[in-house]
Amino acid sequence: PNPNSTQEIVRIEDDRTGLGIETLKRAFLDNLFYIQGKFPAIATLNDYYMALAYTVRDRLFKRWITTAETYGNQKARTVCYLSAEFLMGPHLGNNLINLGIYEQVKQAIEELGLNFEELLEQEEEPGLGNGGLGRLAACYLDSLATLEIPALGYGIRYEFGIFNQRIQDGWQVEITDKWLRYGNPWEVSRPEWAVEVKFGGHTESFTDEHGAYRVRWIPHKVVNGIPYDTPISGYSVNTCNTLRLWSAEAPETFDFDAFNAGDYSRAVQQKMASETISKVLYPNDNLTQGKILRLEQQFFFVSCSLQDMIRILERQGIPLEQFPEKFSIQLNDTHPSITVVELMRLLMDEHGMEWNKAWGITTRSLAYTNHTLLPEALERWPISLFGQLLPRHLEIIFEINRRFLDDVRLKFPDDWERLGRMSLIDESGERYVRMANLACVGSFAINGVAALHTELLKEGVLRDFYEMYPEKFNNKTNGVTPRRFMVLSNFRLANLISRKIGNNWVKHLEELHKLEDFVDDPDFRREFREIKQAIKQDLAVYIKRTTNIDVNPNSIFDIQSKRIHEYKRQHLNALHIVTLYNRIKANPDIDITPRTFLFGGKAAPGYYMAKLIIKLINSIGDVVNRDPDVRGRLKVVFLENYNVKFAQRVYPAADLSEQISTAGKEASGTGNMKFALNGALTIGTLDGANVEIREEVGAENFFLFGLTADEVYAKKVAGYNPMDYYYSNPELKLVIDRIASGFFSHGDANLFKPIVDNLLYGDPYMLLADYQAYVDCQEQVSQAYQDQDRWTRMSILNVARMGKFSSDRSIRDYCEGIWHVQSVPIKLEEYVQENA
Ligand code: RUG
Repeated sequence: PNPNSTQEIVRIEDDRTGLGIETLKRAFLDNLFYIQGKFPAIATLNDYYMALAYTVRDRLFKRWITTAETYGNQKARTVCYLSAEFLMGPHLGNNLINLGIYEQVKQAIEELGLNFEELLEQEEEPGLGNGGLGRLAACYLDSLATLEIPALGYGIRYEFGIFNQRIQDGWQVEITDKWLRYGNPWEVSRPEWAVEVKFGGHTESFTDEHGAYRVRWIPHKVVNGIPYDTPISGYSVNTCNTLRLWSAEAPETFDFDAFNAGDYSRAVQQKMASETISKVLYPNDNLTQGKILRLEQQFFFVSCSLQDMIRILERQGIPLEQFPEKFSIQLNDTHPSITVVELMRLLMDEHGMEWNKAWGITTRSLAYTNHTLLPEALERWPISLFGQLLPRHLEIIFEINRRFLDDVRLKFPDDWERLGRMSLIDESGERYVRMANLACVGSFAINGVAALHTELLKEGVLRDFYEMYPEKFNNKTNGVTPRRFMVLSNFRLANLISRKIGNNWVKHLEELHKLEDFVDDPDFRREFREIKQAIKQDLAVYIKRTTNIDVNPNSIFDIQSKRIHEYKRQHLNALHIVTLYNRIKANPDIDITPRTFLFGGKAAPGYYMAKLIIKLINSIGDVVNRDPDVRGRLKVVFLENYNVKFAQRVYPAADLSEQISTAGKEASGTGNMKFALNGALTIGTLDGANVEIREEVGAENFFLFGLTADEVYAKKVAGYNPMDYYYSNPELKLVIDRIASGFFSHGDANLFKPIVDNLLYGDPYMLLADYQAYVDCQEQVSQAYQDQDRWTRMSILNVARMGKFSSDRSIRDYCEGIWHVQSVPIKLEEYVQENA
């Protein structure tokens, strides 16, 4: 504006960026009209949701584009987070919080006579992940943007995400997740940045014009990768990063050769086969199935992402040699570990670089996060299958291995067993490519996700690699975003906290410790308790509406929600329920603290034991919930279709958080953090991040039980016999016998036999060894809950001491310890217009 102008300067609120109530209303109705093509009289709830989503998206775009421009101009060093899963959860509410416009948008919508919560509820969540691993990736994107770190999330745009779960007659039934059915207002496709990905075929060697030996890959098929970009807003900053998900498309609509030869169906089939690659998310958590399509998915998104990075480099005029200075690539588990080989191939075969130079670039660019100690989750691919799909990559792996084993031999001469264990190729039977070994060799940093997990990696699964490369190993304890899991999902508690200590804690979660000053204030304790009570009441209403089960909001809300897995021991929880039930049956007047046992979680469709555990829980519920002797003191509810949206209702309502995995099995857990942050007390083993949570909140505010990881190991070595526990513990025996007798299965003694036999003849997860300690510890929980004041104090101290577990802290640790990347603040120019 001209400072000498006598004309008055006014701000004109643009309909796409303005935040006044009237502007928001006008923008919303405009989007309803011009994007949905509807007017209010005939608009559906979904039309309204879409109009609102576009209204919010419009307000992100200025930030998104400015962010991309700034990064481009500054050639900013960028973190690339490669993950086969991103479990984002609904975008709308989160963006409203991060943009700081929740209240005014709510008001605008309500002034239009619409129900704001109903519109938020309408969003189909993108369930592009199984559980903790995918949700961690989503929390990390939130924190990267909030900390103003240049970052790209790279993954797969699955057409069908994690299945929807229905419970029928107590059994899990899977339903296809058609999340894109009504359109996705949060993504923008970028066909102009499509890339080609090759599969199959064979390789040929040749000598190039400089006389150098080269290899060319003649693929059997080529698939196009189309990027779909989603804006990722940071909280209370202008930064808006990008999640780039790849969708597979056939390069030509038809195979014209086949088409012209009259083979129409073969032409269409080929198109369909290409597009199958990004069709569906594999629904396994902590288990690999060894399916070729899964390897195709992994290679597909890795190749697309690396080609995209090289394109960015070229556009910014940065030489390929500087790839490691421009990009820091984090491999989220071994799922993207083919990156090691594909980057080598691109540098050598497509860009003419020689081996040593390419290897230097590769190993300076990659870092690997391990998320599991379970052997069944460690990925390996049969050589034959691998070679058919990726013939050139197999050659490169053999060469990496040859050079690597030479290094091992130098450091550990004549240690043949070690060589066999460390080889990238498992040759103990059928030959396999070991993806964790590949990731370790090709990365400059290797991290576990909780202190205990990292130590166990170094002692166990990755011990040889630790001895070879101790400098690569480091720990990065997981964290969760307080924006989604507190401000958005528990606004009542968030508001109370902000009234007491200001709202800095949302970005600096350590500041929650200031709440400790209020733990002796009876008014604060009362308000804190009332909030928990009100949320429990809400969940009770929801449970009544969805399951028709009455639950008592004054009972302990004892919740275990996470994937169903034997190592997580939902069935140990079930044994406790039957124990209390048996006590009531033996003595109906017994004094028992009322409890509501809530379970939520999906079982992998092919995991029979996990599905049977769901049936067991529901069957116990059927008996317990209607037995008049129980008099409503115990209730058991399995919450159908646990997902991010549902989790946001569940965490704030919990009194007790069940974190009861066999010690040494859960890498970290992140649900444990979300519960405690929302004031639940934990009953847990010394496993994963439980160890650090207990350290932070104080042993006196945590219900600890069970064997330690060392004790579990020692017991296994000494020869564990679950029968010893069964015969020596009458109460345990009664519990098992009741389940075995068919008492909970209409007399069918066969139904739960696989669970009973598994426990009695093996018990790989040592439920029987931990049973008594667990039941005793639950008794302490019941006692503590009787003293509401004491419980509230413990609960407040849990909240106050959870600051460490913000994903902002995790991301800072990654930035300092691995990525060496700095924040790049984004400045927005203001729109000012001179009045004519
Ligand atoms: O099971 C682990 C959790 O303990 C952990 O908190 C989470 C995030 O680090 O990752 C989970 N995980 C591990 N999911 N899949 C795997 C193995 O691929």
